[in-house]
Amino acid sequence: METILHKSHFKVKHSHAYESKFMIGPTRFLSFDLSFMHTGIVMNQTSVANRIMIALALLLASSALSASDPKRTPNFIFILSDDIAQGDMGAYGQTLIQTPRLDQMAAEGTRYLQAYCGTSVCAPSRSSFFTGLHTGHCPVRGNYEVPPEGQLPLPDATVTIAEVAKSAGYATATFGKWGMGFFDTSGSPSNQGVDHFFGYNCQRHAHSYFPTYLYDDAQPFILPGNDGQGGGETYAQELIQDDMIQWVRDHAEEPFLLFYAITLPHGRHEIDDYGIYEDMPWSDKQKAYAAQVTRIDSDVGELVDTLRLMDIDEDTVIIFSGDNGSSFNPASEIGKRFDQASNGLRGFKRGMYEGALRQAAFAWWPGTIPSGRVDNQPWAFWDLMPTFVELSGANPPEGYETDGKSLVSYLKGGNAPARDYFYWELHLGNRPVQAARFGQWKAVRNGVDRPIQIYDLSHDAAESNNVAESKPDMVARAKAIFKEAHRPDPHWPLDRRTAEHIDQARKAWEIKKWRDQNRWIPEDAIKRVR
Ligand SMILES: [Ca+2]
Repeated sequence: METILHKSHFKVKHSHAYESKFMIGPTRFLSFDLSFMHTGIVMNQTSVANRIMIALALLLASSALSASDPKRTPNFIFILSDDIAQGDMGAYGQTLIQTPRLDQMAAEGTRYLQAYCGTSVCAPSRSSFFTGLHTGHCPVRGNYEVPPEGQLPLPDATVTIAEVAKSAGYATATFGKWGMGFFDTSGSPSNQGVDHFFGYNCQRHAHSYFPTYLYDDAQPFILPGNDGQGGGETYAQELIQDDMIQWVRDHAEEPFLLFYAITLPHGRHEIDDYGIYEDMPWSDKQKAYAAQVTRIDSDVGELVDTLRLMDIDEDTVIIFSGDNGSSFNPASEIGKRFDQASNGLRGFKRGMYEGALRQAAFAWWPGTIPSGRVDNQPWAFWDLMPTFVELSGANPPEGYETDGKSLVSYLKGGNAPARDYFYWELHLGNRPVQAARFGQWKAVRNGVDRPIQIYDLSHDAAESNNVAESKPDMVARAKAIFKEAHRPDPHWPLDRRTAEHIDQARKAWEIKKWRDQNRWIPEDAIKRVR
């Protein structure tokens, strides 16, 4: 009889052996391998009795252990892929681009058909997640550049999910693309509850995958050999991924909130290796795009492997999503090649139709979130704040508010919470756009001076038949929602883009162009020893 007791005896993973789960303490499940009870080998009764005695002893011993181990609240990881489309993932029907790890996670967890982003471009979409507010209310409602580098900062008074996490004793980190304020502003990660940041602060800087510099917290460091123009020796995602994995390893013993804002597969479509797509009869852009998506897949796979290695997978919720719909028209070389609009939805990034707002999204939390579930109920990014508050048991700081509803019981297999409506606005060009979803109805207004369109999503998810004329009551309802949901903000008038917004964008573009031409590196950038 084997007498060496090792942790692996308590937890059987990736095994087809019979497993029996015993609940130990309030949250932890403990797995026992009882396969010996089901083998064809005939054992005498004494041997079976001995083994049962040992199993019981193990159970009691671990009960004692867990009694001294206080209840652990789950780690929370939000992985936000920049511009990935539903149609890019195998789980949603993609056949050319390989995403085996994401597909496996979606199968092990719950996949969502109607998970809505904050709104259909980068900065406001991630701000909606980070603040728990929809974009009629959130301080960031469009991409708003602030030269020389960075975007409109989140104000001091805004309570972020990272600050809520700090109030619950969590470690916090963000990796990838920030876009919510430069380091010398109120929107700096360190001013918004983030213990550690690594990546690009500015969205425009993040257009290059071979940048001349990146940030480790607020400290710029040089990426030798990179030209910032699509060529170089160091692929930024590799450094970002490595730093993220190291941070997870370093924080495995405490609860953490991790926001992984992966820049892939956002343009420009630069990659260090076409990998399995090298010999495909495609354009370079198509190969690079496919390789970017598959890179997300393997990098997320490495994160999951790390969680398993550190034995914290069952203590970790991962929500994966795109930040907006595809950046490509379905008729474009990417949209067409990869059949991105195979879900039949209308529109893509920068719009208010379902193709812009519904995301490739799944939730994964082994042992807690049901596996194999595919769900058609709607939820949105601003729900993740109250969801995290409930999961973490946080007592949010003063000033906390949210437009969302907790999804905890929904994640665990229940129904999505009831609500009056979802609301989106987007300040992109000179005509901000709005949308609302209430029950089966969807309203779109492509400018305050434009008529409200009404679609019945229950049998027209493609939004092909505007029924506004025959549904005046729904038009009236939409008008009331638009009025109620939009909170006036001097940065975000509904009838135009402000002169300052336009001017700042022009200056930021000129500076970035100059920096690119001159392969600019911040004066205080350091050389990093790896
Ligand atoms: Ca984006």
